[in-house]
Amino acid sequence: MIIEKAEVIVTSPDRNFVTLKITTDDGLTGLGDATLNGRELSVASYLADHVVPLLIGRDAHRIEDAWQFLYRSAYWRRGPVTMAAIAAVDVALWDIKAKAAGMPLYQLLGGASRDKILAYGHASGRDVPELLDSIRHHQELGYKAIRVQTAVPGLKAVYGVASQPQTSGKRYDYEPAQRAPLPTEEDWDTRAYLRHLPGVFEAVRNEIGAEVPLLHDGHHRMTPIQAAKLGKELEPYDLFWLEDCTPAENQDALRLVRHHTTTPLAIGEIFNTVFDYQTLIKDQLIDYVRSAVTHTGGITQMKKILDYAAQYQIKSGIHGPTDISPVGMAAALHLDLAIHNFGIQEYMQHGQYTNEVFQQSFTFEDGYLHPGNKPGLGIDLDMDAAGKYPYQTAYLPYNRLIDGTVHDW
Ligand code: EZ4
Ligand code: CO
Repeated sequence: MIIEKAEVIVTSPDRNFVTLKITTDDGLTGLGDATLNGRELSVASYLADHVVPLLIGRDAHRIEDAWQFLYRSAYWRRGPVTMAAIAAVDVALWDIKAKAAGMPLYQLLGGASRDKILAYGHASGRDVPELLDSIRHHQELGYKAIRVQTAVPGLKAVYGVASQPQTSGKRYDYEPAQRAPLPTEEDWDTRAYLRHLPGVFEAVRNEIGAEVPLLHDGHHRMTPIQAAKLGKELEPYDLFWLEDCTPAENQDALRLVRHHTTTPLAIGEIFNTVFDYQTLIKDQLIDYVRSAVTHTGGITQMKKILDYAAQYQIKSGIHGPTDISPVGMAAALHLDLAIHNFGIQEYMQHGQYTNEVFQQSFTFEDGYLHPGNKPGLGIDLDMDAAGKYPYQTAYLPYNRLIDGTVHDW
């Protein structure tokens, strides 16, 4: 089965997406997601200029070999651009292999280890009443686990808080990237955040009870000792996880946090190789692996990372915001269904234009996802619809402290 054609499709229905479409000589097609929020065109170029020419004429069945060839033959290894490009090739080849087998992809990964995939949704509010409305709305939508993000008094905009209230009637869509020629600036004050957050969780638990799994994303903003303090203070509210409590580069930071708190820790949405997890996993410093299939070299490497994590009872929590396309989501769902150490899957529903471009067979029902049973990933890309929505410059925001210092966003 020879790769005859590989196309890079950049489209911006509700937001920008980069997709690789591989076609074989017997007419099978496979899709891979290569979307890197705010840096989309760099991956599109990496693929179109440097990867597509290497794919033509290769045996589409040799997935591991393609992965190793793209990783090692570039000489320059790792990094989000390279690994998103490799992920797109990897997932497209898995899509093709599963279609050739006439099976949904999860069957090739060992078959289903469970019947359905627990998802978590994203509640937020500018104050506690708005947050409680948002939590109730998510429960009405079926969500069984909910991420809780809140505004902080004195700060103008905070990560994870939707700009429109849940009750506004508009689709709840927390999309941090803004369509504009330049990134927007937000303000940040870690001490104000640390003073405010425990009281918000207390109010939420008092209102909704002890049962619902609640999650929180610290979004890389604390020092290790600040994160340790927050983890301790949140212990009475029994979080499912505290995510990205410190910036991700320093794996040893998590050791310090771990020594101080039993709040479960999740990290990894900006990681791209198994090496980013080496210390975290073997020293049992985390509880959940947060990588996206899209940004971590595809199914081939994610399966290896999660099998490594399984030896330490560390579970999956695959990244699934709207900047992961339906193709990337489907890849995550097939993996979620197959692996034994599944934890939870992030799910943020895509907008109507995205659903027009990407026809999906995965389902969300009563709080649980399923990848569906069509051969392959179960996603079709409507090329005409994609062509209607050209790329639009969009960036994630960045933070400055009150004195003007740039801070992690
Ligand atoms: O900020 O996907 O847990 N989810 C997140 C996301 C990320 C965006 C960045 O592209 O942290 O909202
Ligand atoms: Co996150």
